[in-house]
Amino acid sequence: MRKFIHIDMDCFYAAVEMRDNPELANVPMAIGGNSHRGVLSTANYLAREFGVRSAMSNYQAKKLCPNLVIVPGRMPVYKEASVQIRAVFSKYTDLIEPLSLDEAYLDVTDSRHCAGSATLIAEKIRADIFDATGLTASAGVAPIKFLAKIASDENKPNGQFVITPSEVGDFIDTLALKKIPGVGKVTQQKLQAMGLAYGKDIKACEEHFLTQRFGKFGGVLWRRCQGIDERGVETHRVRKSVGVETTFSEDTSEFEILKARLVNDLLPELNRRAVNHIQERGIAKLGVKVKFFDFQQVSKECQFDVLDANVLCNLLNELLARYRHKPVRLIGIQIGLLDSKHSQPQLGLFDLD
Ligand code: TTP
Ligand code: MG
Repeated sequence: MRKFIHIDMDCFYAAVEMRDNPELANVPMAIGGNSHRGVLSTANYLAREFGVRSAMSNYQAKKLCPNLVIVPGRMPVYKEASVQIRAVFSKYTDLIEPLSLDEAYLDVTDSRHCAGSATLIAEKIRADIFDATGLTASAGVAPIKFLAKIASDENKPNGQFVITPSEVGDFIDTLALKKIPGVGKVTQQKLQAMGLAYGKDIKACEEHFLTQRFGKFGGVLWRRCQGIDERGVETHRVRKSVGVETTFSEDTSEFEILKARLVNDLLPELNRRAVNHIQERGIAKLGVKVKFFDFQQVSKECQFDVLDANVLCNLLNELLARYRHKPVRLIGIQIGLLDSKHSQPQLGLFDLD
């Protein structure tokens, strides 16, 4: 039996800002882009009571919460806090898989701390994080990796939730499928339309029924709901892609405007960010994504081995044509990297959800 802990900081960027500026502590606040059309990175819990969320536009957030205070982000400060929390993790185990600046999986199966109690280790880690940074974290503890991540959300903020081995079956039965990592809006709607909403509904399906409809992910979903997650923590994650995106100050369907932004802004920026990865690994795929004015997001990719403006513009054009030149809010471009063995990567560039 394995023991996983998933740690996730509470409203991370916002918590750092509240820590450093007490005037922000008791007002609804969010971290935002500087323009009227920028999107929020995150919001504190007071703001979330008004419905304010990550990735929402400043404009939309202000409509929901007129008193919202939006402050610019300070990435170097968040990175510093991230280094501090990773130092805490490494006191308890070497098996650490960071997922982002504020989030990581730990495998504490063989940890000698706290007489081997993962529950107590999680409590100590959260207390140590608070001592080191003044910030709160939430934790999930479970014998199966993906359940630890779901569990860390259950008692947020500043809480933890434990799923013991004997509780796994019941937990999955009543688990809303949308909480399973990988089930985005589109997949959830498709599942819902088939009458599948909870873990128990998937348990009752045949595996091939799901793979026929959802491809490889259908199999993953079926296994997760049987309580099967063979993954351990990956201490050395290999980056699969690099991407950049930009939001327009006004929606536009003018191809020339979109193309100019892609070629003049996005391409040099992607090249700058990815140059080392490209030299080391090589390019497997190019991709373009578009978010339309109605927030529908679509993407298209193709196999190609150099960063080529024409290929990207063609992908963009195909997407625009397929969606009848609806006004565009955001475009992004991305490269998929060859894996280190120089075989083709198996995963799609974008989560189509
Ligand atoms: P999350 O852990 O998803 O969110 P959070 O820590 O702000 O809030 P929660 O308490 O629900 O965990 O993301 C961590 C940080 O990553 C977040 O503080 C800001 C950044 N982020 C973005 O910049 N854009 C996004 O769309 C999301 C989801 C997060
Ligand atoms: Mg978080």
